[in-house]
Amino acid sequence: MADERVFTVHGMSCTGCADRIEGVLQRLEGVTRVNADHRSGVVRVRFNEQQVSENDLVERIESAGYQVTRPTPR
Ligand SMILES: [Cu+2]
Repeated sequence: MADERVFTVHGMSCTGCADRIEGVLQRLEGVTRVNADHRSGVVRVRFNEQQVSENDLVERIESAGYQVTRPTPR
C-alpha cells in the first residue's frame, strides 16, 4: 500500500541540503516520491509501507545529519 508522511526537518539551510535528503530517501527501496523544501523544512515522502517504514525514513534523514520531527500519527 502506498503511504505518505510529511516530516519537519531541521538543519536544511539550502537547496543542496534538500537535494541531499531527496537523494538519500530516493535510494531506499520502496520510496516512490520525495519532495524536500529547505525554506519550510518540509519533507514529503510517498512510499510503499510494505517495503519501508516511517522509522527507516527517519533514521535515513538523521544519519544524513538532520533532525526530524515525526508527523503526528493518523
Ligand atoms: Cu545546505
